[in-house]
Amino acid sequence: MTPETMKLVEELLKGESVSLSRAISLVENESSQVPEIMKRIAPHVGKAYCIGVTGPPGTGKSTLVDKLTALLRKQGSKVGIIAVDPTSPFTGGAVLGDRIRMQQHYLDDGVFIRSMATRGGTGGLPQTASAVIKLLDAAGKDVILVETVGVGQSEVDIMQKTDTVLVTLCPESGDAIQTMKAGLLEIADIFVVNKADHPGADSFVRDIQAMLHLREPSWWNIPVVVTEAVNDVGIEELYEQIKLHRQALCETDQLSQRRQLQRKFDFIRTVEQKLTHKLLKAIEKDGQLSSYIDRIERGEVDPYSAADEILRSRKLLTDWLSQ
Ligand SMILES: Nc1nc2c(ncn2[C@@H]2O[C@H](COP(=O)(O)OP(=O)(O)O)[C@@H](O)[C@H]2O)c(=O)[nH]1
Ligand SMILES: [Mg+2]
Repeated sequence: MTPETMKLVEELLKGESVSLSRAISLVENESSQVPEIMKRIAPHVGKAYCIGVTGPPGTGKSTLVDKLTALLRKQGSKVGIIAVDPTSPFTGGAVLGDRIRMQQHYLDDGVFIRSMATRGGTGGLPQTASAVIKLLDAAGKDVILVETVGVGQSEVDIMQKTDTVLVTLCPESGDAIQTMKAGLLEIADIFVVNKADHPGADSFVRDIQAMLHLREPSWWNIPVVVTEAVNDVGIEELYEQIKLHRQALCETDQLSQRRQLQRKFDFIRTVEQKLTHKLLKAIEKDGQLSSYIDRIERGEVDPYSAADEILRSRKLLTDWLSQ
């Protein structure tokens, strides 16, 4: 590790925003210093509580994050915010809107906000998000809020990376059946029906509650919290429910199970990335594997049989793993 990286880590652990920003950029750029940084911060990770906020666009996620942050700040908690937007932060209007909404917090030392773009525009959490969560944690943030647009893969992602998942809906985000179909029921720890000032809110809440009654009894009864984020209504009630969920997670040992799962997935993802990286290098280089790939390209071997064959061949595997 270079002396500069050591200094960066030291300052990050003291909670310095500039170093935290730089470390996040290194992670986003997949710098070769990242594994060292992650190893060094590992003993300082695990104190922060991480809340995921997901749901369809426009349901009020950013507004909720903003109001929750204000509440947490009042209580003296340090807050880290990761806003993941499928559009690039440089071209996307949504992120600009978020910036304006969260403006008051940009001037607050106790709040660190970072927006990240998703790869491939799927709305899922970028691979790097869990490393960024760890950096915020190591930098002393007490609560980390992760906002993602709820589509497809991001739901599974957010469950694997956060402790409490809020799913935000609003009266116009479709009926309860659609919510169930969209897989939001499986991932919600708390449902937030926002925009309660809009017509149809009451019956929407009743539908969601009816749907929740059909679930098997479990260690946690998913509550439905009704909010008007823009008017700061229902935010304290929401925070109460988050605290109750956290308490239930701890009492039932679910928190440590979730953390175990998170670590396992982190490990699997990291191995996956490293193997893919090595595979690409082996293919580029002249060697056993690249001549085998030529045969796949020419259509002499089909990719599926080839994959099996590569994994069975010690020679090809050695060529791959020795990169
Ligand atoms: N009427 C009403 N509008 C809201 C409420 N909460 C948020 N909004 C507005 O809904 C729009 C989308 O909110 P935003 O937080 O950006 O949603 P996101 O896309 O889920 O992050 C913004 O114009 C907000 O001001 C609410 O409780 N009632
Ligand atoms: Mg938003």
